[in-house]
Amino acid sequence: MSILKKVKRCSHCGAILQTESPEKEGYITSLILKKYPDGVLLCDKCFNEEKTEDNIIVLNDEFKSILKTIKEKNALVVYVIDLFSFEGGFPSEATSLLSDLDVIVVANKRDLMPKDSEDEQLISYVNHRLRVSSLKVKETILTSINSDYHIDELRKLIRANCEGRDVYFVGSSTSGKSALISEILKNFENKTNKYIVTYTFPNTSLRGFQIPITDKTYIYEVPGFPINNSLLGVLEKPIVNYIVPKKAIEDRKFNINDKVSLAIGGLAFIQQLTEEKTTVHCYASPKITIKAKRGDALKFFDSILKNGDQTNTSFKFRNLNNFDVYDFEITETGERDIGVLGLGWVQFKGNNQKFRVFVPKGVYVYTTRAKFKNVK
Ligand SMILES: Nc1nc2c(ncn2[C@@H]2O[C@H](COP(=O)(O)OP(=O)(O)OP(=O)(O)O)[C@@H](O)[C@H]2O)c(=O)[nH]1
Ligand SMILES: [Mg+2]
Repeated sequence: MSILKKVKRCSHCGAILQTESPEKEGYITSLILKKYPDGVLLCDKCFNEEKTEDNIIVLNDEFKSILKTIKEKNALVVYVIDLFSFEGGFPSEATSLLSDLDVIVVANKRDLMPKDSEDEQLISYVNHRLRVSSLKVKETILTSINSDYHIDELRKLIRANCEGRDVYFVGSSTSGKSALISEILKNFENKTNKYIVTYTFPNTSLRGFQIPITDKTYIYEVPGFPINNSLLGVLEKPIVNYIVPKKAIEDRKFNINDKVSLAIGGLAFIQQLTEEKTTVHCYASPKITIKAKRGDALKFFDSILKNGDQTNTSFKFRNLNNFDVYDFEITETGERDIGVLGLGWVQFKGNNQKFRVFVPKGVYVYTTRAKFKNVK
């Protein structure tokens, strides 16, 4: 009888995957192939290129102690991530401590993503980014409190996967853990003789809810990891209200090249160092003004910093010296994002561009493959 078998290829460079010759095209570690037989796969070369510089959030000992307890108990982890501030959601110190556990990833704030973005693409992106950071993702679900999206499904997923174990809600600060738990509790019937209490995690001063699910097991709400390299953490309060979107972000499109640069408010500045035109799709709060301008790039940004008002400019970052500068050389040809944590991202088609990006000092800037495809 004839046998038909689908050949596995790298989803980035398209090479046929093979496990025999590390020096040849398409090599993938055989363990990965066995572990994720149905997943989106990358050859080892593309996988390594996809790793961004490590997100350098350092967790204090109290958080580490909670994560170690979760590991010792082999608990079920519900890992909540804010889709808008996604790259701040999984500091490597946290994901490495949780690496062998079953994880349900909840990518929250779906309502903030563009209306025409597709769930399937978002899920594929989320899974890919978390696999790069070595979490063992069992299920991924997109949720939104604001539009009551998949809350019931999340409840069912937890029930189906907890298998007599404790459940810990973890994730960065403001990812939506408390909001999700309170939604879940709306249809919660407490069949135990225990109460929901505020719980202090052993050997720490950190507190969160402890919710009984059976006589022996609980849901724990772990306080959020602080994201100290997000724009949200360095700006004064009034401007934070402008940069956190309240409704779905929309595509704003600009053409830039070595003579036309892009300013996202007075908070980030993108200068292209190579000649050929790039169409960039900007995703940020609709309240932030985005401008592209021809001419002397630094003069342009400097005048925004000096003349901008408090809706788009921070009093703390009024001078080019207050900005860190990063150069990006894009070697991939697919759709890419360059993002500024807390502010948003620009999406474009990779074409060997070089970009120079200015961000307020201490703020994390990254490039990854695009969250969703919008490059026409
Ligand atoms: N647009 C939108 N906002 C949300 C959603 N879920 C939560 N938020 C908002 O995000 C902010 C943070 O939510 P919390 O539930 O307090 O976040 P948390 O993860 O408990 O934060 P920490 O307690 O600091 O760890 C609040 O302003 C919520 O209203 C959502 O699905 N969509
Ligand atoms: Mg909370």
